[in-house]
Amino acid sequence: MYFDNIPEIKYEGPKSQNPFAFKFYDAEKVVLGKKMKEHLPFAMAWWHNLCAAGTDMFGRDTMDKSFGAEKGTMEHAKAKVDAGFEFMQKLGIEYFCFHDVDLVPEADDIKETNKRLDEITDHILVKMKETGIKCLWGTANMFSNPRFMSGAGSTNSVDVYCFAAAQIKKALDLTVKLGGKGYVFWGGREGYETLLNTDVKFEQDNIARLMRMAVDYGRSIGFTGDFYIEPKPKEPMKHQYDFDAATAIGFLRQHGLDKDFKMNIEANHATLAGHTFQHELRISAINGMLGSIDANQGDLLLGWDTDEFPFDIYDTTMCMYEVLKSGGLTGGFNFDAKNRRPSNTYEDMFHGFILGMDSFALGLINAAKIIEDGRIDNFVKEKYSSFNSELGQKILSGNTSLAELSSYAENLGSTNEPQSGRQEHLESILNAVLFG
Ligand code: XLS
Ligand code: CA
Ligand code: CA
Repeated sequence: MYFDNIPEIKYEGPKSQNPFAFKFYDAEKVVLGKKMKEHLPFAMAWWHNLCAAGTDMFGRDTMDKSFGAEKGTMEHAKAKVDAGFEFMQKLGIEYFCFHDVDLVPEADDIKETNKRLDEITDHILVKMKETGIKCLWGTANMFSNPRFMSGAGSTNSVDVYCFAAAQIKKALDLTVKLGGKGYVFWGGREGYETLLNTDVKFEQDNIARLMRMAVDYGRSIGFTGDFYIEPKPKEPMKHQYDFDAATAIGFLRQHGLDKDFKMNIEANHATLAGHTFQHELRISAINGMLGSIDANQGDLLLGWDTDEFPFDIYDTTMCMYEVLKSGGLTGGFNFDAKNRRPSNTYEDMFHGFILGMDSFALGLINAAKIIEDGRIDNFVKEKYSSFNSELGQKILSGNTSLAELSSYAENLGSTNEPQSGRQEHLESILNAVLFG
């Protein structure tokens, strides 16, 4: 037992002052016909929760993530598994996400790394059977090892490209072995620093070829889930190819990959791209590609990826509004989030998840209220109602021409102004629904 002093986290309601209780997340509570835990399949990110220990560019670890074992050993890898499952069980988290190198120390020889991965996933499988906890998605870390300094799929080196292929192949094997629902591509080094040394077309085509091979291999070994692109505009690269959802969707369509892929939208990446979280979700949803969510938040005063636990209730509310309206996720809500460097105890790990789970639960409750209230949805419907006319219908069905529309306009005489957008009114409805 690693977290002996921490009880199982239960729902006690908003008035509770118990730091180890949920204030809003009530797993069994039914919201719009579904249990909270079904609306919100939460996942733990192996890397932040079990590996990251507070190191930043200016200082070393502040947190003890040794879990009683020597770091860099297989004993430590196993201790992380045991601690991770105990942690998830105490919180009622039903899924986890992993990179290959989160699970074991990477060896110099990929064959040795793969042996270690086989061993650790055997152990993980035992824990999964014991607890009923499942794998949401797996991925290959193709950005930390120095060999990927100029990209993985976008590298200029055939050898490096093959190392990337090998890692993807193994990560897919592991994802299938663990019954993962999805497989993520986050293109950490797939981009460029300067066009003076970069052939963008060559690099993008090669990334697509690697993804195609991944789909073919995945399907051949029985992977039936979704592949995801996780867009991010920058960091570590100055410019990353999967800039945002619209860019990634265009790329997938261009290369015929859109049937196998969806988006994994991270809140912090959305704001780095100059969008709202809600925007990225909407763009994915209207393209039928809203798959999964990396549930965190950034700091708008900072220009980097801070991966904070979600706290902003407007944001979680508008996120859940998009998710509910799109019919729910096929993936889940992965807390790709880490404690702040001075929040350095085991207790803080729990506080992070309690905050995140409560923020999304509250977001869900609020979003359901907005939908039940109906005023906002009705306003939007009404706003476009002039297209219900006969001519409007002809436009929508593509059965008209510029000439026909032009002669209609000529007969109108003066310009017909569209009605008010009523933004401020809608914002105050939102506040009334949320806080009234
Ligand atoms: C980094 C990304 C990464 C992906 C998985 O910014 O969020 O952690 O989620 O590779
Ligand atoms: Ca992420
Ligand atoms: Ca991030």
